[in-house]
Amino acid sequence: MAENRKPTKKDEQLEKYTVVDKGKKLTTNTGLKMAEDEFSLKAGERGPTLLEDFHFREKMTHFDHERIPERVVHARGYSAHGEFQVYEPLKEFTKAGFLNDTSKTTPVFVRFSTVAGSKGSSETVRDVRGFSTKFYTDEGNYDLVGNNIPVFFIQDAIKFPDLAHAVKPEPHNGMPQAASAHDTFWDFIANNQESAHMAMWAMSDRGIPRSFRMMEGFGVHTFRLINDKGESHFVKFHWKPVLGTHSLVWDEAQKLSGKDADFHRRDLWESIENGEYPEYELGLQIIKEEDEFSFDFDILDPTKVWPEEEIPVKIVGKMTLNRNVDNVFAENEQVAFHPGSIVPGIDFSNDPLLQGRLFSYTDTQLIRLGGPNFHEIPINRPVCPFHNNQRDGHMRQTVNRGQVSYGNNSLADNTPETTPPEEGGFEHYHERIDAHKIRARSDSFKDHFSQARLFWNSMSDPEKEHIKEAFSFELGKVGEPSVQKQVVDMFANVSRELSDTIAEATGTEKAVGTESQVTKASPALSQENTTFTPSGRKVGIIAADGYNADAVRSAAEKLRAEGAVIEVISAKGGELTGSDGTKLGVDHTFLTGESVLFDALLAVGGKDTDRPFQHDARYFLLEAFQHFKPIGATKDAAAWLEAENMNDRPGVVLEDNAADFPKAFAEAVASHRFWGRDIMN
Ligand code: HDE
Repeated sequence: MAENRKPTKKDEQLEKYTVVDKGKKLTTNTGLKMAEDEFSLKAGERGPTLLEDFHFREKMTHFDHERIPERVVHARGYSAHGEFQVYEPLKEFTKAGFLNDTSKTTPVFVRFSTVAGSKGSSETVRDVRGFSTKFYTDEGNYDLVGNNIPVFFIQDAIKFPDLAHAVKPEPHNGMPQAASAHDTFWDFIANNQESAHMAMWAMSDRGIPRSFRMMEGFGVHTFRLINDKGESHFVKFHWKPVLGTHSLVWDEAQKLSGKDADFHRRDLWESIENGEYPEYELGLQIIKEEDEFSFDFDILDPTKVWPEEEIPVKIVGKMTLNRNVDNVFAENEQVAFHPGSIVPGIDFSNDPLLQGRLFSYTDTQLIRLGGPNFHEIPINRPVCPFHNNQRDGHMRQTVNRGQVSYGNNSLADNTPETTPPEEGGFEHYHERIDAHKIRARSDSFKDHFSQARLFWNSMSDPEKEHIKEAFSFELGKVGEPSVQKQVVDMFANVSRELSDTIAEATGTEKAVGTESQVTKASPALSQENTTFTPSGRKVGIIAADGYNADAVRSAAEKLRAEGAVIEVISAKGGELTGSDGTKLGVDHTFLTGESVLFDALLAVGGKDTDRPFQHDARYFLLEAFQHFKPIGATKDAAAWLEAENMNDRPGVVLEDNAADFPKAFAEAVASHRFWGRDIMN
């Protein structure tokens, strides 16, 4: 934990359950000190092991039971602790305490995840990312269980098992792992056309984020905020990352999957360890109750965004992640989120996807965490008192003293007692419902292509290219021509340009349908309009003995001042000696590092680098060049760029051509990618 960090209420609670084993005596689980832990009890030195060996049996049995079922979706995830603070009281909209008291910091625990892959799968795959936040408020836990994409594939929770079955590895051969590029996923998309909008997002740069720190989060559904007069407003929740929303490029993402399957968790862990705390602002889009039907989409439909230009995002607070987990199993694996964990002042809408989720999350924890007492696991415990008449079950931790475990009772003065709403008791919003009981979809949910087209219209040219490439890749991996054809036909409704590209790439006949006539765009959807900063970017310096110490010092100082992280790459580990005799520690060798691990490269070289060094350096630089990344080169290394025809190209900064080289290179790093660069020649 950072030294200046004040423990939160949640930290203090967790501390009571935290155990440090270092320096302690080894005992059995019953507290018996053992004299031996390396040899099982045998009948003679060369004889069989005896059943009497309780220590062996206890140790082995515990090991045999160390695993629990992974999450059926979102299995691969990583978490951190932090704090949330609201900027201004939101009394007009909600009575939730943590959204009204500006002096209060609310402890939070956040888990980021991929959806499709197993617990051990790679993190940079193309997928939706989960973004779940547990607020430990004084009025109970509030869980905002969101994604990094603001819409969903389906409109009714009853289809969720179908969607998950379609995207998971195909059952007959167990392939592919953590990927949507296969027949069953695209067969599902084509035959459930409400998925069009979300498929566009998943195939866009949003599907391959650069970092958990550089991802938006969305509550997806419409919720309600309830104020102390009992008035309701519809709301959508947003997390806006302070570093902006940024992505990988596809070739880079695929290579990272092999070079560092832990790329995203490592990035999160390291940034918190280094005190560069990830920050996200909470935003609310609010619609008045009387405006429910004022839009050209149904606000209960989870396949629709509320365009930010029409319904602005009001920024209301900030979350800072400032402590890494102590134990990945105890915290990241055992945490149980649930969209139904709410506090007074927040309530549900009738979005049929949300309504179904309210059932699924408790149900899934019962099998995953093994019984009904998972709320007692330290990471799940509220920081406020909790009392009721629920008792017993597997692994019950609390010892509930007393005779009474029912209500109404007279023996305990009818306690635990309920709390009237005026005193903070939760009461469901009194929405009036007058309807037939029916299995159907509302007509207002049936426009599947207008917002998919809105998304397409909102993309910059490079973003459109990436979407076309992603569809071409994914459909190229589909083996069944009839599925390819259905997808080509489906996306002709969104864009002929997109559909024709997929047809071309897969050798499929072009579609005959007409595309959506929507001309509206929402600039807020394009990542080109996000924040760009060198902060949080990782710059690799390629250096050798005799490197130009002045050049390295001035570039590193400038970049560090702007929040970038500098790491040194060379042929061998250890230390390098610079032109002035100063030393520089090597963080990666050409063998252990990789071009894709960096956001930008600075080629510095050294004195008399040999051919193998130059070969490796040029390979690193060429790959960064092909991923559109900023590249800098001092005089000693400029020749490597010339040799690969990379000098004099956008985003390539040469010491010889720049009046203030550190400044010019830092500016290039702030731009992140140079899409205008022609990487073909
Ligand atoms: Fe989930 N989802 N989901 N989901 N979801 C789960 O709960 C489910 C949906 C989301 O880090 C499961 O504890 C249904 C939308 C996240 O621990 C399960 C439906 C959104 C996480 C489940 C949805 C999400 C989950 C599996 C259709 C974005 C990871 C393990 C109605 C708003 C939470 C678990 C974590 C996890 C069910 C759709 C986000 C099975 C039935 C929409 C971030 O209960």
